[in-house]
Amino acid sequence: MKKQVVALVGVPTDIGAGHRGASMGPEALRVAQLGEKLRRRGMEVVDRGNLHGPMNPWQPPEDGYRHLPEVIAWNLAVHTAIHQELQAGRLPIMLGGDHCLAIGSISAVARHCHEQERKLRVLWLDAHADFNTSQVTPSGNIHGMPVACLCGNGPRELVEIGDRVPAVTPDVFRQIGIRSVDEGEKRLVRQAKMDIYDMRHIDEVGMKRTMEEALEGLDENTHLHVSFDVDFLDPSIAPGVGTTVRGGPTYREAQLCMEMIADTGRLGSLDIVELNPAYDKRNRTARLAVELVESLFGKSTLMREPD
Ligand code: HAR
Ligand code: MN
Ligand code: MN
Ligand code: MN
Repeated sequence: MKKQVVALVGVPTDIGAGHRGASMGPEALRVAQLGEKLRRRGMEVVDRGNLHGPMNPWQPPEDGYRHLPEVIAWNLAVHTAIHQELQAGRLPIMLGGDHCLAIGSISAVARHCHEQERKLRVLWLDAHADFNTSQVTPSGNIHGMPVACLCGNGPRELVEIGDRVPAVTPDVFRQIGIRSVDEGEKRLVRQAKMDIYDMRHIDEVGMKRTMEEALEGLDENTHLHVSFDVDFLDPSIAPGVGTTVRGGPTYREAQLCMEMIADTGRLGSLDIVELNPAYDKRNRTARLAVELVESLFGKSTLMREPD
């Protein structure tokens, strides 16, 4: 079998967030040895270093958006870099950075799927639905809007990143771990019929059944993208994020989620976003994220180690 090549792409910005510090996420993941740990799992890993983009000017919203020109610039860079890795047959891991960057990465994955005539499934692991628009956002922070933008509901320059508009339709998403949705945003997710496995669902049926449902219908021709917002995790195990919401998945629930994704063998690309070292303790959230990503790449307790 051909060796899987993973490409790490650092995107050091907090341009879409309401707190500073996610810009330090890529380096924290490297310090937690993301690359080395994946190499130990038998993967070839290339680290592309960091993309470049505008500074965070820390301005109030204008017409419902904070830092729109800067968010556009960063996402164009992400789109180009991630598409290039996919075209070369590598599995890109976008090291965020805040979650607005998923506009660039997922539009690139969608374009790649169009070109390769592959189906796309996106697992959105998050406390938040990230489906706000400029009309309903309580903050103007664009990290609360990437899913809406990808589905065609957002400013033209963001909606048009990629090869078609909209880049994706709501039916490609499965949102898991959701427990904070704004009032106006609730209406929008209902209208779009977003497939949301919220914490209530996980409480009631368990993580196992939840993941069986979210992964249902994948086939050999499906590209699976995981957008892992670290605030998905319960803050008691993952304090290093800007927007903690209590009542998230436990350590074992998160591990099971990752292990079941690994078992599908369909993972094609990954975002790790919203890690904020300014809020962390001794890099523990970064180390936990790396541990979970190892599981996502097939490290389970009893599995045979690679030869
Ligand atoms: N819903 C809130 C807003 O739009 C906060 C959402 C963004 N927080 C994140 N993204 N960390 O998932 O302002
Ligand atoms: Mn998010
Ligand atoms: Mn979130
Ligand atoms: Mn592919």
